[in-house]
Amino acid sequence: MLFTAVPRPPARIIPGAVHLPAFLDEEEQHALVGQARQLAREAAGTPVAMRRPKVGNGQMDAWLLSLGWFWATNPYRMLREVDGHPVPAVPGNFQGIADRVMERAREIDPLVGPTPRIQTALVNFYPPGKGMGLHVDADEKSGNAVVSLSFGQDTVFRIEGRDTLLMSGDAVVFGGPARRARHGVLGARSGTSDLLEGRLNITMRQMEER
Ligand SMILES: O=C(O)CCC(=O)C(=O)O
Repeated sequence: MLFTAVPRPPARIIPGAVHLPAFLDEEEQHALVGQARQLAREAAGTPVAMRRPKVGNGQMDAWLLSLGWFWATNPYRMLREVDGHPVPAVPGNFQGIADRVMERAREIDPLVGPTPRIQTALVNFYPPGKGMGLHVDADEKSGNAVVSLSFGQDTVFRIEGRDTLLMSGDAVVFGGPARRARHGVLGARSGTSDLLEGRLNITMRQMEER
């Protein structure tokens, strides 16, 4: 909101990583936030509920809801069910969104590679001021791109030392040579969104090699 007057053209961040500002219009942002809330409500109180995963001796600041496959930590592994409870399915509309994002991203940098088959997704919620430390997404066998959508408060996305301001409705893709790049987000910036108190992120991925 703070920077809406500043032009934000689509850009290649590093080879294989593309930023698509304002990819989702307000109507689609509202619909997807509503859908994420509904998914979190349905999983609440079960072993696959949205949670702040423990990592090593600490705990993440972000709340994560796993779809399709459950991202388990200590040790890292991907599960189809937790304590006999099936992981909520990836909603049917996610593939269509990923198709659109990837088509546009390839126009900016063909190195993003082929469109992933969306077999798993993470819904990440960040309370104001909270982010996610630098890490590599290495738990999927597939080398196809990660498609990432932002909602609510602004943040800074950092990948291989390059910083990009992310606002509600923005999409980011990292594939090809950037697929295993170190990335993370700084704290969600209070006062930058009317849509959400905090920030929501949906990342969509392919699990299997082919
Ligand atoms: O919130 C974001 O934009 C990044 C999320 C992320 O890095 C991840 O889920 O691996």
